[in-house]
Amino acid sequence: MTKRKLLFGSFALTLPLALATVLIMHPTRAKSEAAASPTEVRVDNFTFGPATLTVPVNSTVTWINKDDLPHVIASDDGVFKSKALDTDDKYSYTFSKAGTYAYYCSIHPKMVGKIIVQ
Ligand SMILES: [Cu+2]
Repeated sequence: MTKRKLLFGSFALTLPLALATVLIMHPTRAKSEAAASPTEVRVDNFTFGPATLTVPVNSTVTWINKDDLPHVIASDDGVFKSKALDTDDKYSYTFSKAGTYAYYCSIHPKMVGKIIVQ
Protein backbone atom coordinates (compact mmCIF):
# COMPACT_ATOMS: atom_id res chain seq x y z
CA MET A 1 0.00 0.00 0.00
CA THR A 2 2.75 2.41 0.99
CA LYS A 3 4.70 1.66 -2.18
CA ARG A 4 1.63 2.35 -4.33
CA LYS A 5 1.04 5.69 -2.70
CA LEU A 6 4.63 6.65 -3.31
CA LEU A 7 4.38 5.74 -6.99
CA PHE A 8 1.24 7.80 -7.38
CA GLY A 9 2.88 10.66 -5.56
CA SER A 10 5.78 10.85 -7.98
CA PHE A 11 3.43 10.59 -10.96
CA ALA A 12 1.36 13.47 -9.63
CA LEU A 13 4.54 15.51 -9.49
CA THR A 14 5.78 14.55 -12.96
CA LEU A 15 2.57 15.41 -14.80
CA PRO A 16 2.48 19.14 -14.03
CA LEU A 17 6.18 19.31 -14.79
CA ALA A 18 5.66 17.74 -18.21
CA LEU A 19 2.80 20.12 -18.90
CA ALA A 20 4.91 23.09 -17.90
CA THR A 21 7.67 21.93 -20.25
CA VAL A 22 5.24 21.74 -23.18
CA LEU A 23 3.93 25.21 -22.41
CA ILE A 24 7.43 26.64 -22.22
CA MET A 25 8.64 24.92 -25.39
CA HIS A 26 5.72 25.98 -27.57
CA PRO A 27 6.22 29.76 -27.74
CA THR A 28 9.92 29.20 -28.37
CA ARG A 29 9.18 27.21 -31.49
CA ALA A 30 6.65 29.76 -32.76
CA LYS A 31 9.24 32.49 -32.37
CA SER A 32 11.91 30.74 -34.45
CA GLU A 33 9.38 30.05 -37.22
CA ALA A 34 8.49 33.73 -37.44
CA ALA A 35 12.17 34.62 -37.79
CA ALA A 36 12.65 32.17 -40.67
CA SER A 37 11.80 34.71 -43.39
CA PRO A 38 14.12 37.67 -42.83
CA THR A 39 13.72 39.13 -46.31
CA GLU A 40 12.73 42.58 -45.17
CA VAL A 41 15.11 45.50 -44.89
CA ARG A 42 13.94 48.38 -42.75
CA VAL A 43 15.12 51.82 -43.71
CA ASP A 44 15.24 53.71 -40.47
CA ASN A 45 17.25 56.67 -39.21
CA PHE A 46 19.31 56.76 -42.45
CA THR A 47 20.33 53.14 -41.98
CA PHE A 48 19.47 49.89 -43.74
CA GLY A 49 18.64 47.17 -41.24
CA PRO A 50 20.16 44.71 -41.60
CA ALA A 51 22.94 46.40 -43.60
CA THR A 52 23.94 43.01 -45.02
CA LEU A 53 21.23 40.47 -45.73
CA THR A 54 21.92 36.94 -46.97
CA VAL A 55 19.08 35.19 -48.81
CA PRO A 56 18.65 32.09 -51.01
CA VAL A 57 18.34 32.46 -54.81
CA ASN A 58 14.82 33.49 -55.92
CA SER A 59 14.13 35.38 -52.71
CA THR A 60 12.12 38.55 -52.83
CA VAL A 61 13.60 41.25 -50.65
CA THR A 62 11.33 44.06 -49.52
CA TRP A 63 12.60 47.40 -48.31
CA ILE A 64 10.28 49.47 -46.16
CA ASN A 65 10.91 53.12 -45.40
CA LYS A 66 10.38 53.93 -41.72
CA ASP A 67 11.90 57.41 -41.97
CA ASP A 68 9.76 60.50 -42.37
CA LEU A 69 11.62 61.57 -45.50
CA PRO A 70 12.07 59.80 -48.84
CA HIS A 71 14.78 57.29 -49.72
CA VAL A 72 15.62 55.57 -53.00
CA ILE A 73 16.97 52.01 -53.15
CA ALA A 74 19.50 51.83 -55.98
CA SER A 75 21.89 48.99 -56.78
CA ASP A 76 25.51 50.00 -57.47
CA ASP A 77 25.39 48.14 -60.80
CA GLY A 78 21.98 49.44 -61.83
CA VAL A 79 20.40 46.01 -61.41
CA PHE A 80 17.47 47.51 -59.50
CA LYS A 81 16.26 50.95 -58.56
CA SER A 82 13.14 52.02 -56.69
CA LYS A 83 11.20 55.21 -57.05
CA ALA A 84 11.41 57.63 -54.13
CA LEU A 85 9.89 55.82 -51.17
CA ASP A 86 7.84 57.93 -48.81
CA THR A 87 7.16 56.91 -45.21
CA ASP A 88 5.90 53.30 -45.03
CA ASP A 89 6.33 52.82 -48.79
CA LYS A 90 7.75 49.47 -49.84
CA TYR A 91 9.94 48.33 -52.69
CA SER A 92 10.51 44.67 -53.60
CA TYR A 93 13.01 42.98 -55.87
CA THR A 94 13.39 39.27 -56.58
CA PHE A 95 16.96 38.02 -56.83
CA SER A 96 17.07 35.19 -59.37
CA LYS A 97 20.87 35.02 -59.66
CA ALA A 98 23.46 34.34 -56.97
CA GLY A 99 25.86 37.14 -56.23
CA THR A 100 26.59 40.10 -54.01
CA TYR A 101 24.44 43.14 -54.69
CA ALA A 102 25.69 46.37 -53.16
CA TYR A 103 23.17 49.20 -53.05
CA TYR A 104 22.78 52.71 -51.71
CA CYS A 105 20.26 55.49 -51.38
CA SER A 106 20.60 57.78 -54.37
CA ILE A 107 19.35 60.74 -52.31
CA HIS A 108 21.76 60.04 -49.43
CA PRO A 109 24.69 58.16 -51.01
CA LYS A 110 26.30 57.57 -47.61
CA MET A 111 23.53 55.07 -46.89
CA VAL A 112 24.82 51.73 -48.14
CA GLY A 113 23.74 48.12 -47.85
CA LYS A 114 24.35 44.73 -49.37
CA ILE A 115 22.26 41.73 -50.39
CA ILE A 116 24.12 38.45 -50.65
CA VAL A 117 22.26 35.89 -52.76
CA GLN A 118 23.46 32.29 -52.57
CU1 LIG B 1 17.99 58.17 -48.37
